[in-house]
Amino acid sequence: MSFPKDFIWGAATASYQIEGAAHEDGRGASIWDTFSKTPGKVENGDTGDTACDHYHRYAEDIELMREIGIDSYRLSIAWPRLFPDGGTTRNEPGFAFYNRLIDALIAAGITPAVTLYHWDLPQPLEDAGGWANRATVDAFEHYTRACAEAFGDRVKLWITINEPWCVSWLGYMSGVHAPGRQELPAAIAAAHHTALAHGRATRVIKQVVSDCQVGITLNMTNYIVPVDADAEAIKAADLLDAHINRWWIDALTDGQYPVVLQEEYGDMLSSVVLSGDAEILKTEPDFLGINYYSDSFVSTAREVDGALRDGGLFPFAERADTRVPEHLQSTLTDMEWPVTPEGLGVLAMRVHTDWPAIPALMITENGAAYDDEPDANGEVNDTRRVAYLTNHLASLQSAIAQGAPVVAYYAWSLLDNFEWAYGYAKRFGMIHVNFHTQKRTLKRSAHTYKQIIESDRVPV
Ligand code: GCO
Repeated sequence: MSFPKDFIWGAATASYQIEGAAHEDGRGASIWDTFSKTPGKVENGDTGDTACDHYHRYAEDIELMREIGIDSYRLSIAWPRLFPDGGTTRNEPGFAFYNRLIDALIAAGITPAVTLYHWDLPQPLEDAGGWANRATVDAFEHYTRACAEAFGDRVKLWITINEPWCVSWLGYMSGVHAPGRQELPAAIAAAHHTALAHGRATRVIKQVVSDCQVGITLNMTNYIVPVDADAEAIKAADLLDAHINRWWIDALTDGQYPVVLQEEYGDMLSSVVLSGDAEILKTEPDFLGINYYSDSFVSTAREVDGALRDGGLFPFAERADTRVPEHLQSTLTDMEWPVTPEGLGVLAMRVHTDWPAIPALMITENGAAYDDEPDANGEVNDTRRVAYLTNHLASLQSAIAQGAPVVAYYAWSLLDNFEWAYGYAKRFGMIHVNFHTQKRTLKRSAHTYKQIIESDRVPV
């Protein structure tokens, strides 16, 4: 159960989820500041105003990273800290913060992996249409170039966009994420513009930063159908697979979207794809970031009327029964996601097989929400997360042994943090955060991860 000696062990977070300091040093408002302050959008009315106060406590958190022994830390940059209006007016204190953070990571011997966009779009850009507006791609390119110029001498690992599927479909179709819109044409436009943004940003980073690696991070899953599934269920699973898994990978490797979705979206897509876009979409990927949490299930297809196509629901999720099978109900995490560790290895092998042009894979997120709290001795005995971690890593190691080019694993997450529409109600961290006192406590899973990192082995 050993991993390659040069395997990269990391942990991941995101700016809006941990930084706090939402109104400090010139930071502008993001769509998540707006959304979280909109009554009813986030559990308990929680916001990222303080979060883990990482903006002020980053040195302490880096010390904890050192204690765990991670090689690399995946952070995201808050666009509104650098360009509060989303345009070209720089906020120098924002650049200074990330220079301090990056320098402190390097001084601690921890390699920074920087995500340029982890959902905190400057609000003025959303006021102009957000990701449904093609002009946002231009603004993202300008922001990317500024980051590459400012940090590219020390940052060599770049992720352009985190989970463009969530950006597009949770933000503009279901509305459960910022900016909370429910408009199918806007979601399709955002799905195209985020793919374009990745293509444009990849080229800018490569122009500015020597010897760097650039990729995108996608939330991916395996769609599992019963052995006796009928043709309609298999068709529904394929549609969901194209929708969640293939859209951005096909674009960045081939410049084309899945045909089944081109047909499904019709002129809602063709009206936003311009001549020359295919060449922008297609890149030479250095790696693909995969966020994997759990498998998905399609038991039977369901006929729905066309009304859903323009309503507030996914046009596809309603076309199939995607409930978790009975035999996995007992494994649900606090997010009600089933625990399916073998799926991580299966997915890594599938991506390697289906998209051989991708030279390397990084698991940029994998983890689980469990509500373990400190016991009377102040210890957090998160045994379920320890099992989740070790079983998923065992599955990943098996895929590597079969040839999957997985070079890194970033646990989600370093810290308990703001879990979007769930606020602070869901705890994904290896480090427990008391959000009243900001006290950090390494959970048992952090100690287990430390042992795994030291030995490059998963305890059996
Ligand atoms: C995501 C985001 C993270 C989440 C994590 C748990 O994948 O949705 O990248 O910000 O917090 O995945 O949902």
